[in-house]
Amino acid sequence: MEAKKGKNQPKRPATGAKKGTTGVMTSLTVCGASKAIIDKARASGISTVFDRAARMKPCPIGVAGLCCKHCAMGPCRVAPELPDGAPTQAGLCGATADTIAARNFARMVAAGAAAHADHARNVAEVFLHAVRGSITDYGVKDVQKLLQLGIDFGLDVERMGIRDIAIAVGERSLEEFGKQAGELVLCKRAPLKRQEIWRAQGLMPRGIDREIVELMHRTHMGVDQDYENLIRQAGRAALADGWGGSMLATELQDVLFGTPVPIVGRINLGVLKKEYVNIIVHGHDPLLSEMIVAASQDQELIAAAKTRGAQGINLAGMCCTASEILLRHGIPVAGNFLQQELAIITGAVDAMVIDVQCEMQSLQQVASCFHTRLITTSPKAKIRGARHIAFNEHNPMDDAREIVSAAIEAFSQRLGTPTIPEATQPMVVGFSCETIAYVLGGAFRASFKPLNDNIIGGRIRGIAGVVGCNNARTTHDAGHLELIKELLKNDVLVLTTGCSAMACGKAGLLSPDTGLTVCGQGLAEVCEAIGIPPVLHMGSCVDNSRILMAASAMVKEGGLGDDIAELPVAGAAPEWMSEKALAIGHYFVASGVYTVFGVTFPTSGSTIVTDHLFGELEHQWGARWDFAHDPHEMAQKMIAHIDKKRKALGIDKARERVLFDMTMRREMD
Ligand code: NFS
Ligand code: SF4
Repeated sequence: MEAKKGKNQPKRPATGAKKGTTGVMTSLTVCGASKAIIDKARASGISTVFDRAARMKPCPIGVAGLCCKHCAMGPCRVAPELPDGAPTQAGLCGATADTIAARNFARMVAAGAAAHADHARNVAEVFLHAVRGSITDYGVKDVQKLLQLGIDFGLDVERMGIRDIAIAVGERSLEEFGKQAGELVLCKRAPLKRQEIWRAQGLMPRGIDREIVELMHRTHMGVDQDYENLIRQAGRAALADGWGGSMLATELQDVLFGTPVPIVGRINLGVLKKEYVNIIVHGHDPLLSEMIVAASQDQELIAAAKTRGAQGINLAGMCCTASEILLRHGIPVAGNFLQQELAIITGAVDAMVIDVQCEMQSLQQVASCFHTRLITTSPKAKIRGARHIAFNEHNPMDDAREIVSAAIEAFSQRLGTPTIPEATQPMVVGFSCETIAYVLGGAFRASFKPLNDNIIGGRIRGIAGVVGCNNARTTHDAGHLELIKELLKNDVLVLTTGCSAMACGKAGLLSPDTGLTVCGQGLAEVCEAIGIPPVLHMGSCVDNSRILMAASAMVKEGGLGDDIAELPVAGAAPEWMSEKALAIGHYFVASGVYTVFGVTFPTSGSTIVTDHLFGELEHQWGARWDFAHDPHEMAQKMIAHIDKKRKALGIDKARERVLFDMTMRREMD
């Protein structure tokens, strides 16, 4: 066992005054545009998440994972372990701190996996309607990917027509949710050795819903009271997310809307335009936003906007919905999670349209201070006071037009001149796995071989997946940027998604010009030769499944071991906040990726559970969790892990040579 009991305990998270990622008082955000609007909000007396975070301190027992309210005898708050290791009191039912911490962790994973799974189910249902012809606004855009899915599902694609393949893929995809036995089909995309580990460890998911429901059952009062058993089932539910719900969402969305290819976009609050009708689509579901993209380009609606005095219609995205339409259409991005209220406070947003997930209830309060229409669209996600325009997948264009019309109407009711910060950054995005293979190897020999070769040769030290949210308990964007710059400096190529990708975009790291200036020489040379930025934006959070596919492709390419756990790769979510992020972290670990989280760790009150996650799992699953407050410490941990894997593969010598060459070159200079 690598970890000794008690040694890996994360430091207690900051619970008091606003702390930066380095633990000292710092600013609320490193994003200048956000800062300007926070100042405006304060001057106007509008409450934002930043102010509420300063006012409301997290409960020290809850933050340690030690508050249980799973039955009406509680809530039972078990004090964090005493420094001398003396046992703490248990809950009324006798549940120990370890059980309570593991149960809370597991419930978060279940909720996160459920969010991704339910998103995927919706996509699969619409996919099936579309390919059967009962919805005509969507169709198959990527036939190649459809065929690959057909092969994955065991269809005889050579003898079947495209429509039949598409219908069978839709039906089989939906069956994955309710399957009771066997193995999830896309798990076989993982390296064989990984699949063997899953079978041996009881981690192989049977059906997506089954694993989540079983986890909810096992975390009910008086059921599973063995922390190790709980963490294992949380692993199985997490894998049902990564290789099930999330991967199906990514793949079916690619078939319906197109697999992303490199495209230029812009990001930050400055993408809003004073003279235009501004519509922000916020949330996670591309089904609606794809239609709003089309409606916003409708000549009739543009003419209607002009009759109200606008110059046209300007669409922008927020959170993961933004990534979906950015990667496929180049639609600009207004910002990431902590900028949602700020966008409205510019006074320039005529309508904010939301679907599901990561939408703060406070948006309605903020919108009510302006002319902004807050429009909910999903029957699963309503907000009191917001206007609800139910999105009907069978007639999506009509709903999209109604939403755009509501925004046009609001434009003429603007209150004064908007305050739009000038900041925007250009970026190159759209790095699906297929695109990475293509840019590396070219159209006829698309492959990961050049990447593996550069890793083996030492120019690229390793790969990091840096993903996840913003969290108002730490300086907005700072954790992502400090971590990623440190990794780049050390020749680690970064794959990113979600709100982390947006932090990178705003800081210029997604542009080859500015991104390369912060890289080590080896990484800069490779990126320059291929013409890619050193940080590759792979999409939304369900698209973390692309990182799993990239890791599998690297293993299959050869030369870097037989399992994802042998690769010189690491994962991180330095500013995580959502349960989805925890599910992602847990499926990264269960897939063999060493993963470090920042801000806070949800089992920190139990040394035993934390040591299990941070130590024992490495021996059982081949990878483990870790935690670091400070992004520089996080980077060092990830680099140390990458170097450890390089050594095990016997490729550490090549890297030493490269460094020696650089030193020699500098001396010659
Ligand atoms: Ni991901 Fe996307 Fe952002 Fe976090 Fe929320 S938007 S699904 S959960 S906050 S990265
Ligand atoms: Fe308390 Fe046990 Fe009930 Fe949890 S399940 S609230 S620990 S009595």
